[in-house]
Amino acid sequence: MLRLSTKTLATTAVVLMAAVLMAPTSQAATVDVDISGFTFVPDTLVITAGDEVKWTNQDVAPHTSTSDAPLWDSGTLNQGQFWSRTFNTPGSYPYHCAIHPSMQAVIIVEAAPVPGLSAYGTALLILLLVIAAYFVYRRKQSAIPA
Ligand SMILES: [Cu+2]
Repeated sequence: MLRLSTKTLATTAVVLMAAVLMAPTSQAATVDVDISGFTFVPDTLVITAGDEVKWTNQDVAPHTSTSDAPLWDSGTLNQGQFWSRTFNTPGSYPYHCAIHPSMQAVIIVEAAPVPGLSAYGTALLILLLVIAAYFVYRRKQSAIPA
């Protein structure tokens, strides 16, 4: 009876530990920029390193996404056409439309967060350590002959 509950507890602890360790890290995303009314919407976009930006031309007029650097050039995008680029390096990336140079915008790429234990995971880990210590203590106590 006592052995079974100890075993159950140990199993639960292992399952919880696995859940903490395998907690999902942030996934790369695709972020949309609309080219609409001769502006990039949004004109300042903050993303995380690894994210992809997808520009879609909603205007009847043709546009481009062309980096000032120059790092990229989508070429002419007609209405309904889109073009994507993945940003892996943190930094500030100003760009414009090569056809209408007054159309300007910027992509700000922030570093991806360092994966670590959440506050919840840390609390769970401490709880498991306390439970483990308790069972070690109890086992030691019962090993002493009466
Ligand atoms: Cu344009």
